[in-house]
Amino acid sequence: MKKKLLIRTLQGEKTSRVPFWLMRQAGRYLPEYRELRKQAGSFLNLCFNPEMAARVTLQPIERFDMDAAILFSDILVVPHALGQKLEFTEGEGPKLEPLKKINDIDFEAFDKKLSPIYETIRTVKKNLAEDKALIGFAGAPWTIACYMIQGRGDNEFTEAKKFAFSNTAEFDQMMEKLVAATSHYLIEQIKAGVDAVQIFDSWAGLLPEPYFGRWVIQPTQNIVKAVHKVYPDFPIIGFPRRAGMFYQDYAEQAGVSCVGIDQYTPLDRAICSFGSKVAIQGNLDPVALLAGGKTLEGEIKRILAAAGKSPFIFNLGHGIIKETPPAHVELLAKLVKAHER
Ligand code: 1CP
Repeated sequence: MKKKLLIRTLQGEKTSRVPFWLMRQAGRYLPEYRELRKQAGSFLNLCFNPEMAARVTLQPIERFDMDAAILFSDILVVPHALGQKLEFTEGEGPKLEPLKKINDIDFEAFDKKLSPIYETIRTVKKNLAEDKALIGFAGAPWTIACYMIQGRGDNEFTEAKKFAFSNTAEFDQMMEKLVAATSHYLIEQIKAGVDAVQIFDSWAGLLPEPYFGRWVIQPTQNIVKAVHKVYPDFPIIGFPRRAGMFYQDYAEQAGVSCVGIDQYTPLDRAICSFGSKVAIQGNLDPVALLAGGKTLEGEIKRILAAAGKSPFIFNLGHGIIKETPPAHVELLAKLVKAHER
């Protein structure tokens, strides 16, 4: 069997073609997703229905032939499995009930709640071509804590940050519990069959020095160590969004095999500063994909040229926007696949 292109890149190989997938590649910009989402009734029903979630996971691969599928689920199933009630309201996003103290984790109950997700992984693996990778994922402790404390989405997470800054010892304990839960969850996903995992730290950019090290790099490093204790060298992508000048520290210290960069980080400079230590993923502005046309073509070419021959995974700098025309994704797939290096 030929090794999967995405995995070869994550292992630092220079491949003749750049692999690609897109964050939020299964989702509302696809009519076939909207159809299944309607049938499921609610977003969480869809996440916890293995047969439907597996179909949604495979939808973008069937249409665009990406090099990887990403498990269809959400980062917030972890707080849910830890006992914090979660709801997704139409048009408004997630709502979590006010956080009580997180108790010691009952891993048996935790796995029972998440067992449909492990089942989705096994179902996808049976239906995914051998040359495609399946990516599992979890939210990073900092990002998960933001939602658990704030109770909903926000651009600044001031309440969550204020809690962390006013109760540092208690917050450190919360992070430790989230490290344990996340490590366990990722290991179970690997047992079920994923080929790589991504740790989404979507709100990493909200932390100044020295808290970026304490609540972004350290917890991630601890998760990577825990996973590698059971599965040495397992490929792990870290995505500390909007980490700015901290990207290099993260790449050097977190222990991940690949760092996802946002659209605000110049790819050529990222490659110079940490591209010899880890593979790099990302960089296309989701709005360029939404806009299409000459700007999209130009940006795809710029990124491929900047990537040169270094280990690089083509992706967005953040999730796909729901109004994106599928034809723009088709153009992206065509250009990335045709690019030889
Ligand atoms: O009604 C719907 O269809 C719900 C929309 C939706 C979808 C399609 C949500 C709600 N989550 C998802 C899927 C999802 N979420 C995936 C699936 C795999 C993929 O195709 O990529 C993944 C990996 C996520 C991860 C996720 N969820 C993140 C991290 C990445 C990021 O976008 O920053 C975050 C922050 C969430 C929380 C979340 N879930 C959903 C929404 C609308 C949000 C954001 C809430 C907010 O902050 O306002």
